[in-house]
Amino acid sequence: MIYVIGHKNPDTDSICSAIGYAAFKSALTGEEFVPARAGELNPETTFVLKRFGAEAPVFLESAAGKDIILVDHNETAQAVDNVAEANIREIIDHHKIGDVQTKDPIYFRNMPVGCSATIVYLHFTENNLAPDKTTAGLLLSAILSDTLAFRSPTCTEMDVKTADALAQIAGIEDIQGYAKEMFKAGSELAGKTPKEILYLDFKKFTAGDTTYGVGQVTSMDADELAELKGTMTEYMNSSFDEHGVDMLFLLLTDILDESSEMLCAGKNADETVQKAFTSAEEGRYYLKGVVSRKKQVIPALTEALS
Ligand SMILES: [Mn+2]
Repeated sequence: MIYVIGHKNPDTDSICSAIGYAAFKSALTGEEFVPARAGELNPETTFVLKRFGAEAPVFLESAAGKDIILVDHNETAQAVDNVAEANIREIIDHHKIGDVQTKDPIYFRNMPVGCSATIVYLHFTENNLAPDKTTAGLLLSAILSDTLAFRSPTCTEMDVKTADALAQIAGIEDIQGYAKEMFKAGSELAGKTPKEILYLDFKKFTAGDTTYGVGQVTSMDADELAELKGTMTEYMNSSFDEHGVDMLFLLLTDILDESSEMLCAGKNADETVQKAFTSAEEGRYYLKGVVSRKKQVIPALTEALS
């Protein structure tokens, strides 16, 4: 049995690409590929699975001794526990090349596209296969989620074309309308503690000797984001020592305005943001045009820290 698994704090791409790639591999080989997850589902993904009638992948607590395929990541810091003791069989990803190592040569397909699900669909078409209606709906959702419905600078023509093809299979006529519904379900922040909000979509990175964490909250509701600014700034400062990082960042991304407000905590965090983004003024880090953590924020922070 081979598990297909995305990163910790899984987002819609990590969950749906795991399901999609497991379905593809099973269809191709007739063998058993099991979609798995390395953490709890977020509200957006919960909505998506329900919308298309799919089951959540099984929770994998440890990868030790298991055969696994990684999707949507290739950094050990983001991977399921004990990934170093797993037998990694393949990697399907769209991020920068990280530090995952293997003993043997493996199939490693990394493409600079907006979403892992786009690469998953490519595997279907390259092999004259097609995803079923449910899988198509999940892969479409992943693309809309990762590309912020085609607004992110990470979005490529291939992502848009793939989404169109998947929408046809899934029977989604109004793609933007569906995206709006999905984002709305995903940004149900009411009743969440500041800690839960910080970790909704949170990743750790290392640059030189510095370890930093970057969370991101995306919303179509500017008022909701404005409210978060005060509570989250206070929480990040008061709880700073709990998080095990040198610096803590949180992006409050306004999808319609195509901008983000950057909150930060930790020694030198302010200086790092100002160095990374010339538009950042002391005390207010409103970043116009910045919506992608991967393409716009991580490279700028890494550069500023090096
Ligand atoms: Mn992704």
